[in-house]
Amino acid sequence: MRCIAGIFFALALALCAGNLYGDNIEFDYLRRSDWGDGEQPDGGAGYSNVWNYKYSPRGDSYNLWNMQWTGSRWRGNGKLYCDIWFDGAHTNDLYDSIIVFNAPVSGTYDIDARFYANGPYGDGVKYRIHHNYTQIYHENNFPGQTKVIDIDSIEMNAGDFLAFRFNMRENSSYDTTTIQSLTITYIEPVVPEEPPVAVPEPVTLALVGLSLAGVILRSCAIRR
Ligand SMILES: [Ca+2]
Repeated sequence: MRCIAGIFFALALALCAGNLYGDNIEFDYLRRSDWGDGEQPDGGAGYSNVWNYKYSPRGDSYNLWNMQWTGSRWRGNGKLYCDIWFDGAHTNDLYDSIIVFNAPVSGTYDIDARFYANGPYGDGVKYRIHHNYTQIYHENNFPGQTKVIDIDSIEMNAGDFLAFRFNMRENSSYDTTTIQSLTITYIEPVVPEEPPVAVPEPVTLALVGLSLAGVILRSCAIRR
């Protein structure tokens, strides 16, 4: 009988604990609302200035120069083949193409991406990811292959950025990358809700009743 009373207590506490889970915010590159804008709002989350397009001299130097809109794609200031379009990117011999994600709020972010190296020839491409000016990822990808990128728990302040940089490796022939997916997810902190202070609703009263029943049963068991 004492055991049954304990179960009543535990059940009541668990159901009264409130919602412990927040709402994540997903920024899906392929669902951005207007891919022709220089700084694009994200269609799903209601934040503006999330995505934009840059280029940099290849190699170890790292700049973030603004691409220009050609009418059909973004291009590194007239640098042929240094391009970004709706779901793809290409580098040229002198410059890397860069997609930038600007963090709209401070917190923890995850990266999930699938980049396909079209080829069919050439020596493949190299992907780098920078958090601001610190490199956090670099991998080669080869013609016909998909690189799956899964990076969790990046702590960013509002205004920080992630730079997805497409590099030619040794030559830029056949260096088209198709962006099969690119999602940045803001992880909402887990914060317990405050205990309710309003007038008890029927469900709450029922739980209180269950708890009282447990107390009574427990008392009876002790008397015996
Ligand atoms: Ca190449």
